Amino acid sequence: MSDSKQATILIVDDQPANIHALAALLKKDYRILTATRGEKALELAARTPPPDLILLDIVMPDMDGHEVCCRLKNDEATKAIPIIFVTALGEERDEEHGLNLGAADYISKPFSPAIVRARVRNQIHLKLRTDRLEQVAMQDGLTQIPNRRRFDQKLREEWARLIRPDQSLSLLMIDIDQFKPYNDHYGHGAGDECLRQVAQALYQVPQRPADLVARYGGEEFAVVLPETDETGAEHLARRLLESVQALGIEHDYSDVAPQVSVSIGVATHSPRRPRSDAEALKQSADRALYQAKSQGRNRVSFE
Ligand code: GH3
Ligand code: MG
Repeated sequence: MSDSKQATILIVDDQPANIHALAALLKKDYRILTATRGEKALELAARTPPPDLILLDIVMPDMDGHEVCCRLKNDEATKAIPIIFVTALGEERDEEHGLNLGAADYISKPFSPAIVRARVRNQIHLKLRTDRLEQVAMQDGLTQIPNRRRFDQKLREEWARLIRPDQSLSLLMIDIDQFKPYNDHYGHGAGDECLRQVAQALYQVPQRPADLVARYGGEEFAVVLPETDETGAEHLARRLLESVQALGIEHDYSDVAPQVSVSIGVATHSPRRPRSDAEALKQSADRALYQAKSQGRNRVSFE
């Protein structure tokens, strides 16, 4: 199986002998993580990147498998990880309970090596396929950068993560200047190519792993900058503006500049700001963009 090579499996069992037996069966095809306690399992599951599958013993001291499963399924960051319960024979009632908690499958102890491998392979196959579909669903077909759906999700996630009161979240809305005359004179094919180049240029600028550049729609892009204050956002906005200028795409029908340019609206909010939410942040950035347009385009404006 070529696609199982990179997949990671977390094996959770309070008996090291059981962990060794399962790991011995699977380590040739998968990367293996192990935990002998529920708490440790939760910690490993929350890491980035998360495991692709969890094999979870039910009867454990401290925190049992059902509890671990509930916690994983109630956390946005871990709910998508499939779980296979590993249970002793004759615990059918447990089996029903576990499936109701959202487990993907069951393996009975003592286990048959062939069945363990087959059940694991099936779940990994489904998981990797779901990951690929999710990636496609979140990508813009034309420019190959994240799309509006991903942007909406990211903005919601980052707003929810702003629990520390001194954190701020910055949002930049970017719009290509006079793109309609560009399309009208150079044609839609050239317009599409221009969008691809601008998208790729913007996409290269932010460096932190949590930053996101997305195509918002049409000739508009959005950049989400978590834990970034006004000064940081301004710095990045100027570099984004320059990165588009540096492409040097001729635009003879723009009265702003001889090349394709963009206008950028910047907004920075923190949860301390009264009555603010992700939507209010977006409206601020939109107003700043409108200001950049009305003040002459090819510039950065703030709100
Ligand atoms: P402004 O400087 O005020 O932003 O003017 P503008 O001409 O850029 O703005 P307007 O909203 O009037 O025009 C946007 C144009 O973007 C309309 C459409 O022709 C073009 N457009 C939107 N999406 C696409 C696309 O996917 N491909 C191409 N080729 N053009 C697109
Ligand atoms: Mg425009």
